[in-house]
Amino acid sequence: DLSSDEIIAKAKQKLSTGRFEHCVRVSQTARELAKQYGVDENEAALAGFVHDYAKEVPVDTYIETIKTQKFDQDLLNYNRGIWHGIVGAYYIEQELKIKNPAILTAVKRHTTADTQMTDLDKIVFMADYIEPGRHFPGVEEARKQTHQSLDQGVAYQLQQTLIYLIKNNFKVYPKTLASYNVWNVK
Ligand code: DGI
Ligand code: FE
Ligand code: FE
Ligand code: FE
Repeated sequence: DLSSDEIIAKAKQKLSTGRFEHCVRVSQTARELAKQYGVDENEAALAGFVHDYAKEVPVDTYIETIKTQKFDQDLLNYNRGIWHGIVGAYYIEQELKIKNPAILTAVKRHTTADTQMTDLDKIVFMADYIEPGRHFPGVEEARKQTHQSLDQGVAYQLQQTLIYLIKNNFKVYPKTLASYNVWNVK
């Protein structure tokens, strides 16, 4: 295994300063949520730190990986916004030598969510959305709901994300819609 110093050094080299700092804040927020919800704090902090590790991987590299590593070829119809979690976990395993499936799964699910999520998955998904550097309208409501109930936070984020995607004519990845249907039950 790599030491945390080695993981931090690799991430710093791979990411812009702003995105590296976002990862540090997501890590801290994930640790706090893990404490509140009785999840392993070190797993949450590490998953939060690495969640966007692959955000700046070049498009050609992603396409090559999707074509050669048995990923769903439908992913080729999307972009880095979707790839950096689902495919990003592959680079995290290869380059950061993180093999813990709970951490890799939380990274895979951090953008689109999933129809089934562990508390760790929900924590990383929500920490990314409510970390203190986020300032969009609704973020205070998201923070409040997440501290009341993780499931309520997940439902709120998915609702807000779908509204945003549709308003801006963005494609909805099927898993994002399937997740919305599971977590918003009215
Ligand atoms: O990587 P971050 O910006 O920190 O956060 P993220 O990985 O949660 O990405 C958030 C963005 O992903 C947000 O702008 C909404 C977008 N997104 C989530 N689900 C979908 C999606 N984009 C598309 N096109 N389709 C989706 O289903
Ligand atoms: Fe992300
Ligand atoms: Fe997110
Ligand atoms: Fe992020």
